[in-house]
Amino acid sequence: MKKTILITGASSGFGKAIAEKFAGAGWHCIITGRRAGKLQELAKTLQDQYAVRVLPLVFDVQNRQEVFAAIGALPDDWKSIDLLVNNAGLALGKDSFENADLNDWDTMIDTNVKGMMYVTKAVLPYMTARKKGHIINMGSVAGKLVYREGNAYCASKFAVDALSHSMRIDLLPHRIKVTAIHPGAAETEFSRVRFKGDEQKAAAVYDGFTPLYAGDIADVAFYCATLPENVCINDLVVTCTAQADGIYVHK
Ligand code: NDP
Ligand code: 8X3
Repeated sequence: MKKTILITGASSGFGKAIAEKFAGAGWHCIITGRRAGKLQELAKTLQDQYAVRVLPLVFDVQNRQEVFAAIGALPDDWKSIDLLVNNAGLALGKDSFENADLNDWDTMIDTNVKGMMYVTKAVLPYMTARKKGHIINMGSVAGKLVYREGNAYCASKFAVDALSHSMRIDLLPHRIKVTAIHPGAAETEFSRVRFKGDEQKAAAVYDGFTPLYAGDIADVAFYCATLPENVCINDLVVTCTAQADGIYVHK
């Protein structure tokens, strides 16, 4: 029987690549994000290319009402979610503590931490009812080691790390696997968003080395999701070969 995946932040980067990877392997996909046009486009491509069903859902993970309304209203034939990928997230700015913008901090915490918690809470009843499921949370090397001017972004990813561990413990009786994937630098829309459309600053992040690409993380997520029932990868730090951690990159 075909499986179903729900991916947040599927309109670009890791989330989009994960949708492509899983659809290619015959999984039905619920793809979510705020940009309806991008999701519609992806849904059409995946449905045309593969024999899978794709359901785009448009909501902002920061908005608790929107999250619960969208996920709570899933048609019955979409409720058997085998895998939730909590991927939606962002960094905004890279400024020292005294200069950082409070609105940027709010958005990062509301999206990366509270958004992930809302979506998980909304999806969990579908998994606990079946006594099975798998949750993959997108952390970061920034959630393992704090770097200069990383402040609220690093804190939000440390929270993803802590919440992943907490979920894993609490969900043991429900036989739900929880995996945290912590990527290093990957060329997606991430840096364009972080530097608020400054293409030069964004491109400079990946100068002088070969970073990860979205497809690399999709491959890792697929590996984690297709292991036998009795095997769960708890925590995985994945960097490109030129990177050792959130600070050291060989250029
Ligand atoms: P992208 O900017 O390419 O993708 C981010 C995705 O998140 C988009 O689909 C965006 O969709 C969605 N998103 C952002 N805010 C919201 C929101 N409020 N509500 C719903 N969806 C939202 O970046 P990446 O693919 O690189 O990032 C994906 C995850 O990976 C993030 O959690 C990021 O922190 C993490 N990460 C990224 C790394 C990197 O170097 N690229 C390294 C380590 C971790 P839309 O705009 O349509 O809402
Ligand atoms: C994204 C990677 O190093 O920019 O989480 O924090 S980094």
